[in-house]
Amino acid sequence: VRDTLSGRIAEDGSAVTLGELDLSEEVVQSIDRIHIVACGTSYHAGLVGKVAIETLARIPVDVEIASEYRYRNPIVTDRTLILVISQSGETADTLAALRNAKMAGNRVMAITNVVGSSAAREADHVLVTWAGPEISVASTKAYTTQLIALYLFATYLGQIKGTLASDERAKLLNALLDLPLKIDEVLKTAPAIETIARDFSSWDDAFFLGRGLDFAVALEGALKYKEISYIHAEAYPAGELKHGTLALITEDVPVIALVTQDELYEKTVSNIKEVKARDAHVLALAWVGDEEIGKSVDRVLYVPRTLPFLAPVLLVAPLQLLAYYASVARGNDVDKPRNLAKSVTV
Ligand code: F1P
Repeated sequence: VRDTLSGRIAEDGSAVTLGELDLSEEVVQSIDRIHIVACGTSYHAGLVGKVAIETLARIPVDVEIASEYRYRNPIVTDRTLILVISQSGETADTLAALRNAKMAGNRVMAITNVVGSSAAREADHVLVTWAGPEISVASTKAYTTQLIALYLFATYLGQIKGTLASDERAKLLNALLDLPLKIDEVLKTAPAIETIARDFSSWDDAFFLGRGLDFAVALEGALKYKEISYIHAEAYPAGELKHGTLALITEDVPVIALVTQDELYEKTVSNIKEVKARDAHVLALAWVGDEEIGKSVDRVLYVPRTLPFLAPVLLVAPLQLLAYYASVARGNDVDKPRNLAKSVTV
């Protein structure tokens, strides 16, 4: 995260330069819609990117799964930016979507971790995440750095579009610069997460709940849990449970509830009460200082406060660790998850 931020925001939080991204003000002014296209974890980062861009720049964003997008006929105009996100820059479906867009004469930007990748070479504009080499197969730091890149990009768009007030912008950039230290704090809770994960690994299912950005990061938490621990997991928008799926919640289905979106707090707590009424064991991820939440759940993991808008960056670390320790507790080889390739090139 430090590397993704460095060189892009001045130390005093004053300037976003976005380094090598060559996207002029004139081009930004011409963009009136963005299609984010990606697979897997990168798709989940895109869901956060949508909220970031729509909030800060008021540009409508569609987030599309590349393996679907490439085979349909999306409505694209010369004012649409196709934004592909890919850690490797080599994922076949993402590249196919990129190439279709290029062949149709559309403007394509890539957020990628690999400078010399196909996506980086073929896109018109490139934003590099600088996550360093991805050593584990499951994508972890790639996601975090994609989020940072998307927040910075959204800030840049908002600044040019005139939708982001300068004091709001300064507040946001300062909060971004504070994130690395806060992630260090989160990582100190690893021993507590290990204990929880060991208990959770004896169950064969898990539900991840959240609203708004908490739901977006719940999707990534559930994916990591599935990919490396092989435990069935579902991420659900907390308010959607009452439309039937609540029937699946029993004492044998633990729930991980994310409660960092202040405006949605009461609503999420009321959903937590619904799952508690079905005897589910509930772990909450909440802000440091939230004493209230402990009354409604069985266990709490706290993350240091930042702007709720940036919460996904901090929430994903405990979720990744939960998946990691659950996988270890089940005796799996975390570094070589079955059925997972670093880059899906076919
Ligand atoms: C997309 C992705 C990864 C996942 C795995 C398979 O890759 O779904 O998120 O962890 O490696 O591919 P990429 O396009 O971001 O390189």
